[in-house]
Amino acid sequence: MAVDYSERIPNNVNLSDDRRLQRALEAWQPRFLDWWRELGPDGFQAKDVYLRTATSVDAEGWATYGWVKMPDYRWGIFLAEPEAERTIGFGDSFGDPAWQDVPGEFRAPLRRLIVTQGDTEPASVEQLRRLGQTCPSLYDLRSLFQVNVEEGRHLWAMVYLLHGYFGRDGREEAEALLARRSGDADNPRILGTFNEAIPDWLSFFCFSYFTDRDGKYQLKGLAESAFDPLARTCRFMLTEEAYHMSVGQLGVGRIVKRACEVMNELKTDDPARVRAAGAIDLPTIQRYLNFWCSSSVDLFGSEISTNAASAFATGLKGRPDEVQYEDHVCRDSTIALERPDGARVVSEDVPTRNAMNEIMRRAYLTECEIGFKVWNRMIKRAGIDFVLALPSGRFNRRIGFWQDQPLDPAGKLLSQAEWDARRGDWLPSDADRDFVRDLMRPVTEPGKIAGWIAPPERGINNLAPDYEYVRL
Ligand code: BYC
Repeated sequence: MAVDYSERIPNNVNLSDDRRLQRALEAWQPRFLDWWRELGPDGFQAKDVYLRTATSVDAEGWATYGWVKMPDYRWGIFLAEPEAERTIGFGDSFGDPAWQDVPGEFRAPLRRLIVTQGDTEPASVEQLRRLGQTCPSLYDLRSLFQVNVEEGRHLWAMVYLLHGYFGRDGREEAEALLARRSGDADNPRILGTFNEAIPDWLSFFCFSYFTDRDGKYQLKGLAESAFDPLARTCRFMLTEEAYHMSVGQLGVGRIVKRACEVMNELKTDDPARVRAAGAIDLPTIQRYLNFWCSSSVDLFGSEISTNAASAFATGLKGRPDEVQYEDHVCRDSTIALERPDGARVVSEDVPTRNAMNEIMRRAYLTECEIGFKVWNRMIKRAGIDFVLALPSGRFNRRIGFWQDQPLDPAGKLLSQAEWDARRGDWLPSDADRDFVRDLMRPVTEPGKIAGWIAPPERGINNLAPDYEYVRL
């Protein structure tokens, strides 16, 4: 399905046939651009970047490469192809026709879901705003900007739904998406992780690995929605999410690889010596992984959630890949969940619908293992005796049953004193953060790479890894 690029807002939704919607979006566009100029990538807005742009939503057209100055990126509105006679795949209305409009009774919760999803997109651009200034290479700088512009487009995707289907309330919410600020004390972004600082590239790669993967799972849940325009919008967003996660996995892998090289060159496993040689030691990498994993795990919400139960029952949000389950209604079934009870862990049967957040979180954590296998293979191949471990989904939680519980990364309950004594072994300290941040100095000469990260093995779109991906 081709995208109409002759319009101010490229789209495949026949925007020109809906003058009201077109006017609303055209009024929002300059405000988006003001926001992008103020809070988008700092210092690079006038530079040419080798970026991928979607020109159609089919397999061939969604990745067209060319030179673009970021404020000229063709953000637009692209929905995946409609599925003929699509029916609702789960919940109380299982088997009924999908909705092409919003049923009145579900307006508020559906808007809340779209706003929560939409809020994360500009938040991440704000979080990464200054990162370009310490890029390890032009290849990485381009990756950052590619992720940034696509998050910008994901914001457009949610704003289209708000403007198109929620009238005045939707327009007000679209304004508010440009008004909240990541990390702001008075008007923060909605979800915890999106108010965390991302001051260095190790954090960025961890964020892309863990937090973008939450994005994947949430979008997959919304791609099942009975509200067809939301489902189609999220299906198309998912095509871009895979790249973001690969930036994370490859980025962490290259930092691990460099650490191993330095350890072997110096014949040491002393973190201080690895640091002195300008690389990031493996225990520090593990602490960053622990932090970003635990923060991203919180994004699935509480283990028991009536919000999640009613979103499932009403057809607003399903489970990722709903077809894999046998029971799509889950009216009478239960699932066993463990929870802390003083110093013990007890098991409790809860209605499956109330446990939807936890079901998603479990699937997410299983997928998170993949990167660890790859990184650990790298470490083993380098002949080094160290294993990076995915922390338990209970570790360092701020939301749900396990919130503020003293647990080690394996998920074992500890005494408060043990936790206080060992916390610094498991989460980045201020000194770790200072070290990692100070290590990062910009490397912008084509073909050069910072000393704390290995070069990429492959370039973008069959170009060489040392190609001049950003013209400075
Ligand atoms: N931080 O019943 P509960 C992405 C709130 S990432 C702060 O536990 P529920 C991306 C919750 O909102 C994907 N607050 O949870 C990645 C609720 O507040 P209200 C983003 C939190 O509602 C990288 C209250 O606590 N998409 O795309 O079942 C770069 C009680 O909630 C948190 C979505 O999240 C938290 N971590 O589920 C760029 C999809 N967790 O409503 C982009 C849409 C919970 O009572 N959102 N709360 O004021 C949802 O499906 C649900 O809102 C949640 C929470 C899964 C987030």
